[in-house]
Amino acid sequence: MSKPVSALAAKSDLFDPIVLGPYTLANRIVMAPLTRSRADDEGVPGELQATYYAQRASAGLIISEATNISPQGKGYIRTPGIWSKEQVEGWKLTTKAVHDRGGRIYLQLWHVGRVSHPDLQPGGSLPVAPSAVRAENQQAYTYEGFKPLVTPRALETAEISGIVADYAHAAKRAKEAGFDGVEIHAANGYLLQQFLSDKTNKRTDQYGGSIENRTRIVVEVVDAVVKVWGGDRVGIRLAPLTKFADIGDSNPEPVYLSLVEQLNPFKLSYIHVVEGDTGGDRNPSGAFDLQKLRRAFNGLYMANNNYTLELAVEARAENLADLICFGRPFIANPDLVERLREGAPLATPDPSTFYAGEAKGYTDYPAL
Ligand code: 8OZ
Repeated sequence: MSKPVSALAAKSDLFDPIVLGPYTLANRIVMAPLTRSRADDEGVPGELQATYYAQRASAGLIISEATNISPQGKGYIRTPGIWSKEQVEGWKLTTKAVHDRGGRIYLQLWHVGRVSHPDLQPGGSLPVAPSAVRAENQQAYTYEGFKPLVTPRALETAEISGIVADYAHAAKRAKEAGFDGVEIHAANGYLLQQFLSDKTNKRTDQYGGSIENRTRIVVEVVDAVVKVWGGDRVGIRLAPLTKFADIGDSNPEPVYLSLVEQLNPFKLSYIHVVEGDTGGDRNPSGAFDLQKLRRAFNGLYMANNNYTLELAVEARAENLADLICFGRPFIANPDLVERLREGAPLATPDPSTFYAGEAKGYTDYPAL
């Protein structure tokens, strides 16, 4: 007997298959990237992560937790990496487990830039950024607890090609690990957004100043990653309006419209847009209309920011998004897709285990 479907779900195409690049996803619900800080100190994930992701494989697509492309890209303890052979072997457990359950999983490529601390950097060196501008109101999560962020070191022009090469290397490693694609994290105040934003990019070389210059590294990274994967298995995450990690731009609209137009020739499969402030207000007053990005881009539009079933159904009914991300609801509801479809109640996650612990608060939330 087939499962009951709630009245709200029945009138929506949210639970219908959708084509994304070479894949037909089972539904339009995406598990958002969620930092859970349970890899080992070398950034290697294992059976625990494989169990966690496999439990959530009924999402149309899973985007992995943000994953460091290099030792320099790390900013939080126990976040996973994708530069070493050991990390690739660890991630293979996850990709196999998800595929065995019929799911699809992309890896999110991450470099935190200034959102780090010497305690987390190779050789105790300063974190790097486009310019020596410190993030205020933000702390680093180190082995000794929370510490204030430091003023980063501005990257030399000659170093930037090495960072682009680190993205390409990580993209190759993600392929070896069996992922279905990759998402480039250019949101939430991390390295790539630090280049995009005039609050953090004070450079006078070809990577700073004009919009063309501030978007340059992102376009170079996309080019390098697309050479590994092909555009149809690459997405990019953007957060034009966020203030997370003290990021901001005096006029984001032309920056992001230009970026999306420059990305079109790469035929990326989607843009993943954090709508509004990260985890906060979706429509801050005075903000530009993010639907302009949707119209300017030639791939799918993935919406993210505190979506509920009601908001997701509405977004599909009004054709405001192609795919909808759910983040925190996936933590305590491994079978979130089924619960939303059936109109079943949702379990509440325990915030004390979001970024700490092992199986508790991670793989021990039951399906209905
Ligand atoms: C919460 C805690 C640590 C990292 C992001 C990768 O905001 C993150 C993150 C979120 O994109």
